[in-house]
Amino acid sequence: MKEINLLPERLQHMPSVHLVENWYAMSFAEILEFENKPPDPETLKLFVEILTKIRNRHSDVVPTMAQGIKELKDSHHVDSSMEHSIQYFLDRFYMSRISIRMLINQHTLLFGKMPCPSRHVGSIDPYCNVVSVLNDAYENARFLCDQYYLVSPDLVVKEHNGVNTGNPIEIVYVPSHLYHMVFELFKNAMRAVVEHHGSAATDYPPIEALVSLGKEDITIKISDRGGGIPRRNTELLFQYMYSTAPQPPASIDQSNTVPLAGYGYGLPLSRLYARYFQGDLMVTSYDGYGTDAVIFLKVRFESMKTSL
Ligand code: W6P
Repeated sequence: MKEINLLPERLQHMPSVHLVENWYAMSFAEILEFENKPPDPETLKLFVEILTKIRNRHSDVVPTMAQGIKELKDSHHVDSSMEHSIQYFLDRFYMSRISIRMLINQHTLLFGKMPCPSRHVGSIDPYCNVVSVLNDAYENARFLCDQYYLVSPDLVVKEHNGVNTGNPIEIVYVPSHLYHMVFELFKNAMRAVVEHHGSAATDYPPIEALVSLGKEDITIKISDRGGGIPRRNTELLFQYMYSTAPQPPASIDQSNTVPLAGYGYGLPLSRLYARYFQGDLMVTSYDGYGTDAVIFLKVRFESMKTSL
């Protein structure tokens, strides 16, 4: 909340930013109510209820902040230094949001209504099967791609377990975070492939995914042959301000349909999800040919040092 006050003054005064600020103020006040309450079952029940209410209140923070940025751009000139400070702010703001929502989810799942028995610990799956999540995200991205373009590229997955040869790759992870990242990457890859080859083409080069497990890292590489982008533009992919720019024109009729991947906030947010558990997300493009998007995750956190 204090950091919101360090934002460029003009952005702070945008109506949508005020709205978000008020949500935070309300939630903070509601949490403070618990400061001196006795730690009994009744308090715990109420706390879970309040947390659920808070989670719902904040569900539209991302599009609302995006609206605030748009309001700023429509009403003022934004220079590159302001762009830079907004990028810095949003990276910290959304990282904090991912972290708070993770904690709210853990608390409500573990202390709320009795969960049905499963191997999960809150939202964490101690045996999260990477390829299953990948296939699931691919199927759902392909559904959107088919809807939008009437065609979609295939997926070829290669799994390499460099620790236990032949065994499926399983990690301790939040499946929804992994899904979020790879779904975003698949949408981008599909869009690139279909737009590069044209939606009238009869076949498309498949998207290739490599899932590799080493002693330290799990690497997920998603490669498309969608023509790539100039190297100069790769860092734009992760910029929130660029994302709110007018959409790159789609090659087909745009009547009322949302583009499959409009370079929304998907990529910068996906990188934050990867970094949240000490991983990373990178995009390397080969202009004229295609693009590799790589997610790096940590196998374990035993040497994790607090970086906050
Ligand atoms: C592209 C641009 C991009 C961004 C992220 C992931 C994949 C791709 N493919 O052409």
